[in-house]
Amino acid sequence: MTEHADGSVEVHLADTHPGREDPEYLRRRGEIAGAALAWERGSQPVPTITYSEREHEVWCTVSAELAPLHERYAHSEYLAAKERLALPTDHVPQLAEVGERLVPLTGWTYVCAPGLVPLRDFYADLGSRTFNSTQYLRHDSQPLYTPEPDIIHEVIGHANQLASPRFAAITQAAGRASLRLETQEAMKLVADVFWFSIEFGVMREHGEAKAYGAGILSSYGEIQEFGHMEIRELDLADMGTLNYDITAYQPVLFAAESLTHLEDVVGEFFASVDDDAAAALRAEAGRRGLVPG
Ligand code: NLE
Ligand code: FE2
Repeated sequence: MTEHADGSVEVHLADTHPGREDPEYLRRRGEIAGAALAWERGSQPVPTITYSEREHEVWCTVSAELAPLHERYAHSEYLAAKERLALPTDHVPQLAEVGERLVPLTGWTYVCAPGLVPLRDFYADLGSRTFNSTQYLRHDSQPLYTPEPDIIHEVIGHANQLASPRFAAITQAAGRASLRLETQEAMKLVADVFWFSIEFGVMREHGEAKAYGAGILSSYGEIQEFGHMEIRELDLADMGTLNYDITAYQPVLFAAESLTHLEDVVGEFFASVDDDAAAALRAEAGRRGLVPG
């Protein structure tokens, strides 16, 4: 992202991004990122974006495609939370509205971000139940999957999940953990466990692997494929050190046996991890041959 002297913002998209050759999409991305960059936290409400028909349509398409797939593949804790949050399906909601709905349920608020937020800042905010969210939408040529977080992922994936007090507590614990960690290695380990739980976690329910991770639940492409991936048992050393590609369907996933199991393993880990515990886990991964070198 480049901020020009005239205040305009130029967004750079990855080679694989479906919108990278679409000048109107790029212009719009710059405009929305600019609104977030100009926003002054603490003194102003999160900026309202006037979404276009084209953008509302992407939201409607994804909401409609996901509805039956959530019923089929999402864990019941997510489904119940989604029902309580009752987000609109016919237009893109404003982040302020998402926060207004979440606050009475679990106390989370949404703030705007121009794009990827530095890891430490993102996690520090999770610690106080604040979610940094993008406001742009994925490209309409490929609504079933996007290689980067967009408002559909942040809201349909995360906000629905955060409407569950139990997922909300695990997410906040990861945020609080970041405040205790000094080393980059420890921070990366926590972020990687987060990736394989809150972002891409699955959980057994009635003998079947169901999705609770926001990254699966916001993609109507990936949600139809995760059941065919390699599903391993929860394993912090493995989750904390396994390499992954954020821009592709995840070929390896980790399943909790139940929500209580997830809380006992991942929730307890976030609640207690410090630099020493993280180093010990990395050493264990090394001994088990999980980390190359
Ligand atoms: N791949 C996700 C989706 O299509 O919704 C977004 C990225 C999650 C990190
Ligand atoms: Fe996410």
